[in-house]
Amino acid sequence: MARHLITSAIPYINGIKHLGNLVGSQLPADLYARYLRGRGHEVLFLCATDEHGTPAELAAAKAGKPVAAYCAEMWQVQKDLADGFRLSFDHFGRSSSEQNRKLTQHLAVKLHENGLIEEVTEKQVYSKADGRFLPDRYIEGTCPNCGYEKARGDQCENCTKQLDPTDLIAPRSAISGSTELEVRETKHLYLRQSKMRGKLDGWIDSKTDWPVLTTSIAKKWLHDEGGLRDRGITRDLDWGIPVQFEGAPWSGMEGKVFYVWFDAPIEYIACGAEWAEAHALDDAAWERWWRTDKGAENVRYTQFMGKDNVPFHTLSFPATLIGSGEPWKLVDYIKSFNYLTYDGGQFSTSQGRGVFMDQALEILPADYWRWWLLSHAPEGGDAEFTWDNFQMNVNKDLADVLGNFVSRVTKFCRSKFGEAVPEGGETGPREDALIADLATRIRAYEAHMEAIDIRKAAAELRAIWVEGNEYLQAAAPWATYKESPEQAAAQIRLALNLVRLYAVLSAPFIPDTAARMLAAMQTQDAGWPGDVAEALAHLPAGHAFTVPDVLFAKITDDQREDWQARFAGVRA
Ligand code: B3M
Ligand code: ZN
Repeated sequence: MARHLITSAIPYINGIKHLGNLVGSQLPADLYARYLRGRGHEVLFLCATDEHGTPAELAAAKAGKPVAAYCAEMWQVQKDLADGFRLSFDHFGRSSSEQNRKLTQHLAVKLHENGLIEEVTEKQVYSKADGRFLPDRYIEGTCPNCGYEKARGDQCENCTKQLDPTDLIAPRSAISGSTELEVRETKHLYLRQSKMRGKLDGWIDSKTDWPVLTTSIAKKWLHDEGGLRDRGITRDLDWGIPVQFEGAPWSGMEGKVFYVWFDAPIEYIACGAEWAEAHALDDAAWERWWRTDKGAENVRYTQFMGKDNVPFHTLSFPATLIGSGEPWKLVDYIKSFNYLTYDGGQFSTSQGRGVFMDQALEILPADYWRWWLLSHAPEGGDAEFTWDNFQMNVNKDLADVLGNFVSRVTKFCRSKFGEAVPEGGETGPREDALIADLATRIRAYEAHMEAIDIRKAAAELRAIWVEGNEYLQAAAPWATYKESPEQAAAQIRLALNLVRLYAVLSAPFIPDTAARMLAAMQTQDAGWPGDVAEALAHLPAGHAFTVPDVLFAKITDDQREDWQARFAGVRA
């Protein structure tokens, strides 16, 4: 049994996430957490809302609410949706927590003590039309690196390069659109990341098992001209973690807060402290996950995120932790994702294009979405959501293959033997062959899950379901029954056990359905199968079961057309 710390990129507080966001971090993280728990490992799975910075300020202003109130409300909305999608966080925290304030300020002081903080008088963009400084996201313009015209002041989402607002070509205010911008002087704290370049380079080189997507992005910006520049970690905003506080080793920083990308990853750790508090545990409880001097040296830490978040997790955040000189747990493995596109275009939060988490749950249960999204995770490249493909996959994989298997087996048994596992008969070579095939496939499934190869794992799971159907087709207990009820009983006994086995194996992907399958089999035993023959002899003859209601309803053409039209436009 190992100990696994898992974090998902923490979603911005501003609004409800779309399915592209969901499959890019939280959902695959949940899959992995559920799998590892299923294997009996100790897991701490953390997520939170990312509440600071300009996105929160802008969204609150738009909603006409004070930022704190807006964040509290949206946290609850996001929490409820996470629950709706069955995201099994051990804690869903908030980057605005007291724990994060303390830890962020603490780490800044440590970095200062280690000579890694510099006070810089900076020229900053001031908008006369808006009457304020315009930090990062409040400015848009053309990326100096790739020429993308809608780059933001903090990062170009096209080429992932981190930017400073003054880098932008033809900048304009994101609030008013005004180009009447001028540069004024103001003092900021800079993190001297460049001093840590060698250390970070070596650390990334040691991660030989990381996905290419992760390391190529990290390396690109570690080595490109101007890569790993020192970064401003403070901003002129009201909302955020104050830079001037009691005991701070600097002065004159009133009215400034830490940059959201400085405190957001620190929330991963603070969230551990929030989790401990929520469960009335002491500090040792979370420190054994996060401090390598207090037990975390035995933890494997995996992070999940979209590719645009990779630079912050491979460079900036490790720079903070390494630079502190304290024994914080560093990430062991970063799983990053490309983008999910929507019906020939992009999902867009600003334009409300695509299906959002709340809408998805209004039209279908979570498992339908979980299955499609995970089995199409944008791992190797971008993936596209289309309604045709969604309908086809749900109907085929979930309804025709898995749902149909469970239905046929349980109904046939009820009609011929009653609602208990039938006794008598012997299994033969056909069953031995099935068991051997399943054993091979289950071991492959485990290997894919351990490697977090999500599409491959989904394909293997589907193949495992198909094995059951093919067995049923070939064994044909309904025909066997006429010649030899005993033999049919043995076949059905195996098939009923297969229902339980499928529930256990499928639970990370489709937890609600898996729970219904176990409930129908009237067992709580979700023990992971070691020996497959044993696992398929688990429910003994005489064990009572019930026939579950239809597990998955097929998506009709009418529904598909209806939804396609409903989500074609812009969200109101
Ligand atoms: N909130 C960006 C995002 O949701 C950001 C992630 C923070 S992870 C520490 O894509
Ligand atoms: Zn660019």
